[in-house]
Amino acid sequence: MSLFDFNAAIVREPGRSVVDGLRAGDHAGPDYEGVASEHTRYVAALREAGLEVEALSALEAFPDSVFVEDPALVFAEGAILLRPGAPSRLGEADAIEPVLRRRFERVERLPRGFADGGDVLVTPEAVLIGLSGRTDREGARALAELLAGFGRAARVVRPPREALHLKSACAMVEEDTVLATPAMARSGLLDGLRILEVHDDEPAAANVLRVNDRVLAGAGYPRTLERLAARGLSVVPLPVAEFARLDAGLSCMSLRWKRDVAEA
Ligand code: CIR
Repeated sequence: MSLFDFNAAIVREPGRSVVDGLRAGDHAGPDYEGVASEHTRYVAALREAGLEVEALSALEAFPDSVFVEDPALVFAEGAILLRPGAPSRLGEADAIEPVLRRRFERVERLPRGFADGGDVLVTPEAVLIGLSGRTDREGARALAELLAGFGRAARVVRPPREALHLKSACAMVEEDTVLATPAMARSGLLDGLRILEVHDDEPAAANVLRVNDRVLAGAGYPRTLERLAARGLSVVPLPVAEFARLDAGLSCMSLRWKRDVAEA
Protein backbone atom coordinates (compact mmCIF):
# COMPACT_ATOMS: atom_id res chain seq x y z
CA MET A 1 0.00 0.00 0.00
CA SER A 2 1.21 3.52 -0.74
CA LEU A 3 2.56 5.61 2.09
CA PHE A 4 0.27 8.42 0.98
CA ASP A 5 -2.98 6.64 0.38
CA PHE A 6 -5.45 8.32 2.77
CA ASN A 7 -9.21 8.77 2.78
CA ALA A 8 -9.90 9.87 6.37
CA ALA A 9 -8.49 12.39 8.80
CA ILE A 10 -9.14 13.84 12.24
CA VAL A 11 -8.27 17.45 13.07
CA ARG A 12 -9.05 19.63 16.07
CA GLU A 13 -10.14 23.25 15.83
CA PRO A 14 -7.73 25.66 17.51
CA GLY A 15 -9.04 27.24 20.70
CA ARG A 16 -8.53 30.87 21.66
CA SER A 17 -5.91 29.53 24.10
CA VAL A 18 -3.73 28.57 21.11
CA VAL A 19 -1.98 31.93 21.60
CA ASP A 20 -0.51 30.42 24.79
CA GLY A 21 0.85 27.36 22.97
CA LEU A 22 4.39 26.22 23.61
CA ARG A 23 7.19 27.83 21.64
CA ALA A 24 10.92 27.42 22.09
CA GLY A 25 12.12 30.87 21.00
CA ASP A 26 11.34 34.25 22.49
CA HIS A 27 9.60 35.46 19.33
CA ALA A 28 6.02 36.72 19.46
CA GLY A 29 3.24 34.17 19.65
CA PRO A 30 0.53 33.82 17.02
CA ASP A 31 -2.79 35.60 16.95
CA TYR A 32 -5.94 33.55 17.17
CA GLU A 33 -7.57 34.84 13.98
CA GLY A 34 -4.42 34.10 11.99
CA VAL A 35 -4.21 30.57 13.34
CA ALA A 36 -7.90 29.95 12.73
CA SER A 37 -7.62 31.16 9.15
CA GLU A 38 -4.55 28.98 8.44
CA HIS A 39 -6.34 26.02 9.97
CA THR A 40 -9.40 26.56 7.79
CA ARG A 41 -7.21 26.55 4.67
CA TYR A 42 -5.44 23.41 5.87
CA VAL A 43 -8.66 21.50 6.45
CA ALA A 44 -9.99 22.60 3.05
CA ALA A 45 -6.79 21.31 1.42
CA LEU A 46 -7.21 17.91 3.08
CA ARG A 47 -10.81 17.73 1.83
CA GLU A 48 -9.74 18.78 -1.68
CA ALA A 49 -7.20 15.96 -1.59
CA GLY A 50 -10.11 13.53 -1.14
CA LEU A 51 -10.07 12.98 2.63
CA GLU A 52 -13.16 12.86 4.77
CA VAL A 53 -12.21 15.11 7.68
CA GLU A 54 -13.71 14.91 11.18
CA ALA A 55 -13.13 18.24 12.93
CA LEU A 56 -13.14 17.95 16.73
CA SER A 57 -14.15 20.88 18.91
CA ALA A 58 -11.47 23.09 20.39
CA LEU A 59 -10.12 22.25 23.84
CA GLU A 60 -9.35 25.50 25.60
CA ALA A 61 -7.64 23.70 28.49
CA PHE A 62 -4.96 22.44 26.09
CA PRO A 63 -3.47 25.32 24.07
CA ASP A 64 -1.50 22.96 21.78
CA SER A 65 -4.32 20.48 21.20
CA VAL A 66 -4.76 21.62 17.58
CA PHE A 67 -1.61 19.55 16.94
CA VAL A 68 -3.46 16.23 17.09
CA GLU A 69 -0.61 14.15 15.72
CA ASP A 70 1.47 14.50 18.87
CA PRO A 71 -0.79 12.62 21.36
CA ALA A 72 -1.70 9.80 18.96
CA LEU A 73 -0.75 7.81 15.90
CA VAL A 74 -3.15 6.13 13.50
CA PHE A 75 -2.72 3.42 10.91
CA ALA A 76 -5.16 1.36 8.87
CA GLU A 77 -4.57 -1.39 11.49
CA GLY A 78 -5.46 0.74 14.51
CA ALA A 79 -4.51 3.66 16.73
CA ILE A 80 -1.90 4.27 19.42
CA LEU A 81 -2.41 6.74 22.26
CA LEU A 82 0.94 8.29 23.12
CA ARG A 83 2.35 10.13 26.12
CA PRO A 84 3.39 13.60 24.88
CA GLY A 85 6.63 14.74 26.44
CA ALA A 86 5.58 18.29 27.34
CA PRO A 87 3.79 18.27 30.72
CA SER A 88 1.13 20.69 29.47
CA ARG A 89 0.28 18.26 26.65
CA LEU A 90 0.16 14.92 28.49
CA GLY A 91 -3.61 15.13 29.05
CA GLU A 92 -4.26 15.48 25.30
CA ALA A 93 -4.05 11.70 24.91
CA ASP A 94 -6.98 11.12 27.30
CA ALA A 95 -8.91 13.86 25.56
CA ILE A 96 -8.66 12.20 22.15
CA GLU A 97 -9.10 8.63 23.40
CA PRO A 98 -12.92 8.44 23.06
CA VAL A 99 -12.70 9.68 19.47
CA LEU A 100 -10.15 7.05 18.54
CA ARG A 101 -12.12 4.29 20.29
CA ARG A 102 -15.12 5.29 18.21
CA ARG A 103 -13.15 5.26 14.96
CA PHE A 104 -10.80 2.29 15.48
CA GLU A 105 -11.44 -1.25 16.68
CA ARG A 106 -7.93 -1.55 17.98
CA VAL A 107 -6.51 1.17 20.24
CA GLU A 108 -3.23 0.63 22.08
CA ARG A 109 -1.76 2.88 24.74
CA LEU A 110 1.90 3.70 25.31
CA PRO A 111 2.57 2.12 28.71
CA ARG A 112 5.62 4.09 29.81
CA GLY A 113 8.08 6.81 28.86
CA PHE A 114 7.19 9.71 26.58
CA ALA A 115 6.70 9.91 22.83
CA ASP A 116 5.21 12.54 20.51
CA GLY A 117 3.73 11.62 17.13
CA GLY A 118 5.82 14.37 15.56
CA ASP A 119 8.85 12.17 16.18
CA VAL A 120 7.48 9.31 14.10
CA LEU A 121 8.29 9.04 10.39
CA VAL A 122 6.81 6.17 8.39
CA THR A 123 9.19 5.05 5.63
CA PRO A 124 8.79 2.03 3.34
CA GLU A 125 11.47 0.13 5.24
CA ALA A 126 10.58 0.96 8.85
CA VAL A 127 8.92 3.42 11.16
CA LEU A 128 11.62 5.78 12.43
CA ILE A 129 11.17 7.03 16.01
CA GLY A 130 13.33 10.06 16.74
CA LEU A 131 14.62 10.81 20.22
CA SER A 132 14.01 14.45 21.07
CA GLY A 133 13.22 16.81 23.90
CA ARG A 134 9.74 15.20 23.83
CA THR A 135 10.44 11.54 23.03
CA ASP A 136 12.68 9.63 25.42
CA ARG A 137 14.35 6.27 24.98
CA GLU A 138 11.87 4.47 27.22
CA GLY A 139 8.90 5.83 25.29
CA ALA A 140 10.57 5.17 21.94
CA ARG A 141 11.26 1.55 22.87
CA ALA A 142 7.75 1.01 24.18
CA LEU A 143 6.37 2.50 20.98
CA ALA A 144 8.57 0.22 18.87
CA GLU A 145 7.08 -2.76 20.74
CA LEU A 146 3.53 -1.58 20.05
CA LEU A 147 4.37 -1.06 16.38
CA ALA A 148 5.79 -4.58 16.20
CA GLY A 149 2.36 -5.75 17.38
CA PHE A 150 0.93 -3.95 14.34
CA GLY A 151 3.40 -5.84 12.14
CA ARG A 152 5.48 -2.71 11.61
CA ALA A 153 9.25 -2.70 12.03
CA ALA A 154 10.54 0.34 13.92
CA ARG A 155 13.96 1.88 14.43
CA VAL A 156 14.86 4.32 17.21
CA VAL A 157 17.13 7.10 15.90
CA ARG A 158 18.83 10.17 17.33
CA PRO A 159 18.37 13.08 14.89
CA PRO A 160 20.69 16.07 14.80
CA ARG A 161 19.68 18.57 17.50
CA GLU A 162 18.14 21.19 15.31
CA ALA A 163 14.40 20.88 15.50
CA LEU A 164 11.55 20.21 17.89
CA HIS A 165 10.55 16.90 16.34
CA LEU A 166 11.99 14.42 13.85
CA LYS A 167 9.36 15.44 11.32
CA SER A 168 10.14 19.13 11.77
CA ALA A 169 13.25 18.25 9.75
CA CYS A 170 12.03 15.69 7.20
CA ALA A 171 8.99 14.30 5.42
CA MET A 172 8.39 11.56 2.87
CA VAL A 173 7.35 13.08 -0.46
CA GLU A 174 7.55 10.04 -2.76
CA GLU A 175 7.63 6.33 -1.98
CA ASP A 176 11.44 6.40 -2.04
CA THR A 177 12.15 10.09 -1.49
CA VAL A 178 12.36 12.15 1.66
CA LEU A 179 12.50 15.94 1.87
CA ALA A 180 15.04 16.91 4.53
CA THR A 181 17.01 19.77 6.04
CA PRO A 182 20.71 19.76 5.16
CA ALA A 183 21.63 18.60 8.70
CA MET A 184 19.17 15.73 8.54
CA ALA A 185 20.34 14.82 5.05
CA ARG A 186 23.92 14.54 6.35
CA SER A 187 22.98 12.61 9.48
CA GLY A 188 22.98 9.17 7.83
CA LEU A 189 19.60 8.39 9.38
CA LEU A 190 17.88 8.56 6.02
CA ASP A 191 20.39 6.39 4.17
CA GLY A 192 18.64 4.07 1.75
CA LEU A 193 16.15 6.75 0.76
CA ARG A 194 16.55 9.30 -1.99
CA ILE A 195 16.99 12.68 -0.31
CA LEU A 196 15.71 15.99 -1.62
CA GLU A 197 17.12 18.85 0.43
CA VAL A 198 15.18 21.95 1.33
CA HIS A 199 16.86 25.20 0.35
CA ASP A 200 19.60 26.14 2.86
CA ASP A 201 17.76 29.32 3.81
CA GLU A 202 14.48 27.49 4.43
CA PRO A 203 15.07 24.83 7.12
CA ALA A 204 11.49 25.07 8.35
CA ALA A 205 10.28 24.04 4.88
CA ALA A 206 10.97 20.35 5.53
CA ASN A 207 7.71 19.75 7.34
CA VAL A 208 5.45 19.17 4.36
CA LEU A 209 2.57 16.74 4.16
CA ARG A 210 1.99 14.44 1.22
CA VAL A 211 -1.59 13.21 0.95
CA ASN A 212 -2.61 11.14 -2.04
CA ASP A 213 -1.33 12.85 -5.21
CA ARG A 214 -0.26 16.17 -3.69
CA VAL A 215 2.18 17.75 -1.29
CA LEU A 216 0.88 20.39 1.12
CA ALA A 217 3.77 22.75 1.78
CA GLY A 218 4.43 26.07 3.52
CA ALA A 219 3.83 28.96 1.13
CA GLY A 220 6.62 31.01 2.69
CA TYR A 221 9.38 28.77 1.33
CA PRO A 222 9.40 29.48 -2.43
CA ARG A 223 12.78 27.95 -3.20
CA THR A 224 11.85 24.63 -1.63
CA LEU A 225 8.48 24.70 -3.38
CA GLU A 226 10.37 25.06 -6.66
CA ARG A 227 12.47 22.01 -5.87
CA LEU A 228 9.39 19.94 -5.14
CA ALA A 229 7.67 21.11 -8.32
CA ALA A 230 10.81 20.40 -10.34
CA ARG A 231 10.48 16.75 -9.31
CA GLY A 232 7.06 16.72 -10.89
CA LEU A 233 5.20 16.83 -7.59
CA SER A 234 1.88 18.59 -7.39
CA VAL A 235 2.44 21.20 -4.68
CA VAL A 236 -0.29 22.96 -2.70
CA PRO A 237 1.22 26.03 -0.99
CA LEU A 238 -0.49 26.85 2.29
CA PRO A 239 0.01 29.75 4.72
CA VAL A 240 1.73 28.51 7.89
CA ALA A 241 3.40 31.63 9.31
CA GLU A 242 1.18 31.71 12.41
CA PHE A 243 1.63 28.00 13.09
CA ALA A 244 5.38 28.44 12.65
CA ARG A 245 5.28 30.81 15.65
CA LEU A 246 4.34 27.72 17.67
CA ASP A 247 7.14 25.61 16.12
CA ALA A 248 4.57 23.69 14.13
CA GLY A 249 4.22 22.62 10.52
CA LEU A 250 1.73 20.74 8.39
CA SER A 251 2.02 17.11 9.45
CA CYS A 252 1.16 17.66 13.11
CA MET A 253 -2.30 19.12 12.52
CA SER A 254 -4.04 15.93 11.42
CA LEU A 255 -4.25 12.20 11.96
CA ARG A 256 -4.61 10.49 8.60
CA TRP A 257 -5.35 6.94 7.61
CA LYS A 258 -6.88 4.69 4.97
CA ARG A 259 -10.27 3.74 6.31
CA ASP A 260 -11.79 0.51 5.17
CA VAL A 261 -14.80 1.66 3.15
CA ALA A 262 -16.82 -1.31 4.41
CA GLU A 263 -16.53 0.34 7.85
CA ALA A 264 -18.55 3.39 6.73
C1 CIR B 1 4.55 22.15 20.85
O1 CIR B 1 5.58 22.73 21.19
O2 CIR B 1 4.25 21.04 21.31
C2 CIR B 1 3.60 22.85 19.92
N1 CIR B 1 3.67 24.26 20.11
C3 CIR B 1 3.95 22.51 18.48
C4 CIR B 1 3.82 21.07 18.18
C5 CIR B 1 4.11 20.76 16.75
N2 CIR B 1 4.03 19.38 16.53
C6 CIR B 1 4.78 18.74 15.67
O3 CIR B 1 5.65 19.30 15.02
N3 CIR B 1 4.58 17.44 15.57
